[in-house]
Amino acid sequence: MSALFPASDFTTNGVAVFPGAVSEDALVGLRKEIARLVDDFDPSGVTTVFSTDEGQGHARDDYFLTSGDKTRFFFEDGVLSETGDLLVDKHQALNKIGHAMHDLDPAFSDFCRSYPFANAAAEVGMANPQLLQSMVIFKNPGIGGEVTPHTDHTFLWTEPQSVIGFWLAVDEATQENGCLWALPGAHTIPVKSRFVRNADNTGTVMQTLDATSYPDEGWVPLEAAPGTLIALHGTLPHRSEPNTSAKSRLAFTLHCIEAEAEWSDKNWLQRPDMPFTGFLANPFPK
Ligand SMILES: O=C(O)CCC(=O)C(=O)O
Repeated sequence: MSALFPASDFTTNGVAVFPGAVSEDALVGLRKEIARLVDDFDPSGVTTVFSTDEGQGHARDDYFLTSGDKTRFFFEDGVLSETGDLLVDKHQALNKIGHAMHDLDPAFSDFCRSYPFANAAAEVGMANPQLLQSMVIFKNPGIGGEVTPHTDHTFLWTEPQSVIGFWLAVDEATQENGCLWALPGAHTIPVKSRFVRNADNTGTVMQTLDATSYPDEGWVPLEAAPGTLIALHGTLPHRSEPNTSAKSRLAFTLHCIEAEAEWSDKNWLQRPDMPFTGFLANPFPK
């Protein structure tokens, strides 16, 4: 298991680990709600959007770009045939669900606004956290792909920088099934890219700010038992490897920003009719 990164050292490390933050009972409830979302999901409408046909590129971009205030389903690469048919069961085919379950779905809203996330946010120094996006991340056995090194500020830009990601292990995450890896302390390196909407708002562009790579040395596996919550500073590089094992590696993430920071209108995620809101308490009384 990974070295312990206490919240008290978050400013130094850019990562904090909260073992046992979410109870087994709450995890059982969360798994049930995730299964409900997938059971109710009709893939036929979405497979068209994700078919590999070149003509679908715009529809695919639009499906993503308008998902900031919706509950939408995103497939792994390689699970659709050339004609857009699903090659595996829908429960195995998904990469993630996002991005507004915390506002749209009462069960997810209650879970995201509750004690573990609110108190972790307070412990890593957030003053007035606002819930930005929620995601179920599947990384299914044999199908879940690599997540290349990146920082969350690249995708969720505020002025000043304020995003913090909260990553919850729903299943045990190990090096075998594709746990998170992070580069502790590297949140002090200026971010190397910025993901923005293109000029006519129909797609996105990755702007390179610094073409150098992150160092190969110093990466740490953040192996995590179920219920472990990991806080990642918005400028901390992190990544994960494909899940080539037979073991599921289900995770749930919540990203928060500071209310006082300015949310950029160049960001992919826009919620014109859904203002950001905070936790039920900030923090919860002990
Ligand atoms: O769950 C993973 O493997 C990666 C998640 C991640 O990088 C993120 O949410 O920013």
